[in-house]
Amino acid sequence: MKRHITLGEFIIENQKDFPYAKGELSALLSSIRLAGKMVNQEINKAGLANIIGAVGLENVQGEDQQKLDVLANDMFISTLKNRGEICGIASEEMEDFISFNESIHSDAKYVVLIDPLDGSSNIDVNVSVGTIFSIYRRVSPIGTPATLEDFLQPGNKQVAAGYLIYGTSTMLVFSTGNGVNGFTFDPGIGSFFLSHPHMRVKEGGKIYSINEGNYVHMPEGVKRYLKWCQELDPATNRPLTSRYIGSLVADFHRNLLKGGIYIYPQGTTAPKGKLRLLYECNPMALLIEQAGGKASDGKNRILDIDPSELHERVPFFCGSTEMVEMAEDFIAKFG
Ligand code: P6P
Repeated sequence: MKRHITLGEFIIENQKDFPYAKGELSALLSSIRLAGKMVNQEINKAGLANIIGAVGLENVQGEDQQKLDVLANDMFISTLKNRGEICGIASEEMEDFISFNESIHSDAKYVVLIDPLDGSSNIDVNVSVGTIFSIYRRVSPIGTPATLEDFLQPGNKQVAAGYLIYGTSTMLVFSTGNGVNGFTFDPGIGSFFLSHPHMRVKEGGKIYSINEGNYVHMPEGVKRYLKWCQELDPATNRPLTSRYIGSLVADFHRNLLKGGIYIYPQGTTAPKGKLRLLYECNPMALLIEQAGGKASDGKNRILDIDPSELHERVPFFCGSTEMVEMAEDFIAKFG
């Protein structure tokens, strides 16, 4: 009986094509796989284990930290630290990055940035959430503590990026710069299997994903684009379909599979938008470009933005190239 290959088999088969293919990135991806399994298990029993609800703390964004946010953050940090391949990690849940300086990290060549549980406000209402990760080669000397410069690199320097989506099924979707592949977790076997090889975003997407509750605060160009999406024009299959889950990973994943655009624009209440460049926009931008799509801040390619701080926010337009370019045209005309 022919079966799908596992994530482990895929990594072994393809690691020769990984950047700096010396097996370290493979080991790093394997530790992300392990941490993802552990978080998945906690999420699936959240309703029973009385870990739902805010832990009473706030993260650096001033958002209530859900207990699972904290748990997911701790799980990824400890799993990645124990593997010894990274010299440091930065997370949405932590104000500053952590440098790993034990003997097993003396040869570590990578750093990781994560949003350990994106969309966590949806946990209590049983909506899909996810983990987003971004991997860079360190720029500071090997054997020394990680520095801020290791993390403040433009997205075009990522060596790998991806997400886990904890939904009706749990999936790991990632790229090392050679296309995008999706792996579905089989809890009965405890392995991820290659279920979505060579993922490509549909050219002419018909789904737009944005929180229209913020309409009054949006730039004129975005307002005009939304009205264009909503006009009646059978020749161009309009009106388009609106879908917004409030969980970036879930909205992105649907658009990747079906075609579409996700927009979180700047606005009067969010001068630079809401999403963070380093651990939300950059990894998703790498994936969408590797799948044939586009990601910008409305004007500039996301992957070319030079970061200035760990938690900086940028406006985010991401999805089918045709849709992103249409939105960019409206912004160019109307601001
Ligand atoms: P709003 C979750 O907090 C998140 O970062 C993304 O996952 C999601 O797309 C967005 O914010 C939702 O924000 O303002 O529409 O609730």
